[in-house]
Amino acid sequence: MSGRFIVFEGVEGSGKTTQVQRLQTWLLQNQPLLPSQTNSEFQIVVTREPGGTDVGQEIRQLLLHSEQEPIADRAELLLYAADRAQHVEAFLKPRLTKGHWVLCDRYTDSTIAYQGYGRGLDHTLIDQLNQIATGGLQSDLTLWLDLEVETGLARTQRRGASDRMEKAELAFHQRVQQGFVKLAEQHPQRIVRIDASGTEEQVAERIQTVVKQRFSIAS
Ligand code: Z5A
Repeated sequence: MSGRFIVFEGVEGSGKTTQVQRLQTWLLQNQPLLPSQTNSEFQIVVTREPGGTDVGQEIRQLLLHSEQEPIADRAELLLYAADRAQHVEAFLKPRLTKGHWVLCDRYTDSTIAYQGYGRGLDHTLIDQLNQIATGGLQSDLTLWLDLEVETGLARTQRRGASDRMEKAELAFHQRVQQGFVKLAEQHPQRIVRIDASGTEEQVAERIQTVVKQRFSIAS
């Protein structure tokens, strides 16, 4: 596919949503310098998982805000996979095929970190489900915003009411963090660690440096 697919990963409150928006703004400012923008309809779009499609929005509501009954771990895994399968087919592939740049808040590594390392589900099963859900679509670059769990949770708590995942115990979030550490070791080419401490501006500059280098943007 001729577009570029950039994913942001990390624990709660690591700044993904903030940095996705900042990178979109920066890329729009530097649009003439981007290697793959060849037509007048070129776009730089932002999306997220779960919830990047209309169907995904409903799945997101179930996953994060349902209070009907506890969601079993395997049901949770399958709901994230269903959200992803819809997202890949209905949103990601059409845009990447047209050459657009897509910035995505969370993707397959979140499932390994949260459902694998966090919940303790089988990693081989998760890899198989990720393969089914994505049809093999991988990011061109995954930016892992590395921040201490406590710092991230403190940021999200300042924001107000927590969702179902945020309410999990601290040890769960620490296992998730360990998951991201392992994933970055296993995929050094695809996953780049970004120090997510410091100001929003400092983190944005670190990200821009990596993106410029990876995609040969000569700004
Ligand atoms: N999940 C899963 O389990 N399995 C999967 O396969 C997938 C997801 C795809 C999605 O929730 C949940 O789904 C998530 C993982 C799970 N679990 N939880 N909880 P979400 O999309 O609602 O939330 P999130 O992805 O965890 O994002 P977040 O909590 O909104 O955090 P963030 O996007 O990384 O950070 P932010 O919103 O940009 O910033 C948080 C606050 O900090 C905000 O007030 C900012 O203004 C502030 N901030 C940002 N940067 C800074 C700096 N540099 N300094 C100080 N303050 C800052």
